[in-house]
Amino acid sequence: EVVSVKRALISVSDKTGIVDFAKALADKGVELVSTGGTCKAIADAGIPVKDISEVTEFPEIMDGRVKTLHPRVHGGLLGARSVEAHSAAMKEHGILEIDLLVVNLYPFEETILKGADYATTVENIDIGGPAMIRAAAKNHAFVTTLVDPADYAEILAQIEEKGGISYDVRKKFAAKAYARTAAYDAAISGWFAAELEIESPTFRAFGGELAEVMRYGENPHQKAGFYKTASSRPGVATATQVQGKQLSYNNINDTDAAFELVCEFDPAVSPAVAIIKHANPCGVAMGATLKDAYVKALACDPVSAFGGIVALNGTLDEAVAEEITKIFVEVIIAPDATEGAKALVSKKKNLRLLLTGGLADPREEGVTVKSVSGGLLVQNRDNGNIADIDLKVATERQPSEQEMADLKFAFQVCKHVKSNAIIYVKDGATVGIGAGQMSRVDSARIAARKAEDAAEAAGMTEPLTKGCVVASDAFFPFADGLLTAAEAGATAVIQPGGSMRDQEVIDAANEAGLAMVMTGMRHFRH
Ligand code: 93A
Repeated sequence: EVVSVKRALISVSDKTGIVDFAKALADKGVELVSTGGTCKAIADAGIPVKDISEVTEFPEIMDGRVKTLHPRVHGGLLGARSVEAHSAAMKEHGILEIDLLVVNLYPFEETILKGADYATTVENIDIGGPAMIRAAAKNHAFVTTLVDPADYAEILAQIEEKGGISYDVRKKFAAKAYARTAAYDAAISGWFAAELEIESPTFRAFGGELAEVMRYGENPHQKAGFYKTASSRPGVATATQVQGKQLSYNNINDTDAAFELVCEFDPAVSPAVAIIKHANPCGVAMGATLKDAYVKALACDPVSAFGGIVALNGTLDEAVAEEITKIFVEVIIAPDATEGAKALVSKKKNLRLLLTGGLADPREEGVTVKSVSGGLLVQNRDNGNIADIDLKVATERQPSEQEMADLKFAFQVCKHVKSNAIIYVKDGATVGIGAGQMSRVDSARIAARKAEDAAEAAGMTEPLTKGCVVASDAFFPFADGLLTAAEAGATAVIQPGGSMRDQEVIDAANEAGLAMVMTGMRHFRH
């Protein structure tokens, strides 16, 4: 398993220690082959060395861009010594075995740090070096790959002690070699990302690839890019944009929120529509048709819906398209659209229409990533589904069938609303949404007030919340939030439960004649 070193190929940009190392190798009887500058440095020190072009019988061409990219080199690095056909091929083509490869790459990283111009930086992308490193490292069964001058001493010691290099050492250096080429390519792609005026996000660690450079980020002074991961999940990243101008950073974020929400609702059960503003829904509804669902969703908060994003769980048809295009919306996202609907939407030039080709499975496993200063928070996506939960009624009163259906709908919407989330629902439609408040009572109040406003604007005498149900994304820590909802007109409640004061909350619900269902599952969303 110890491989003796008869021939070494040396090609280094960083010539630190190379003359001493070459001398020591030559003294041990190793034949040295080298590229232009390296060859000169070694020969100048009086050490016997062959120029690579003597081996390839081909000159270095194109300012050195092609010097080692030759079958005599790569065959010598890749040939499996134990395979007869490989040995035969080497013999036939005059390929000599290379047992040790010593390479360090064009100093791409240093070149960027020096602030070199574009052409100089590109010229410092090493091609032949990484190709040789990867070839030799692959063939570590026979070949040793050195990419770091700090390792020369260890190799000399090995040859001294064992007369060659052991398998463990070859394997160790093969791993180091690939780490080097990986880091090198990461530096190159990072530089390109920076050239494209966006920072290279650590997100790439998750396999994301730059798909689009945004005009700007959340705000105009922020640069941004859309990195896509390899996913076939229908959604904003995989959708086809039929028309409209480029999506902005915020559009993509909101469109994702809209589509993920509407995918919670099985079209076989009911058409459903979600309208999103600033990543929170301002109306979600099921309906007999998509148009019906849209009208109900819009009624929840028509003021906020202006400039919003509309997601549908079925094919955009003419009836709903006509209704949606009555107000200004930024994006429509749906699995598909009829030709008639497309024609209607095309009258609004800037309106983006995205077609996903299908719905995403809300139960699918997945990962979400959030950046914090100096790190990333990674978790499984929240794929909890109300239909899979064993619900427990905690109050004396049982919810009616209609209340139960609305409670489930409300809780599923809750999952997509920033905490603290309080959702009022009536007849399969949200009638009040309280989102993102630091206090749960405030969310309950805001949602109720919005329901009053919406009713007043529609010329109704009673708030939309009269006789509704309410969902809370997390438990009520005190009875006050629940009582606020009851005051607004809620008759039934759904919440995870699990508070130290659950009994106090249950007592308050009983006293107010409410039915209350516990899910045991929380849907925080921050
Ligand atoms: O220009 S390259 O991408 N094409 C090649 O064929 C090639 N072969 C070796 N760069 C190539 N190299 C690199 O040249 C090595 O990775 C090393 O960094 C450098 C050594 O060149 P010299 O011996 O002329 O100083």
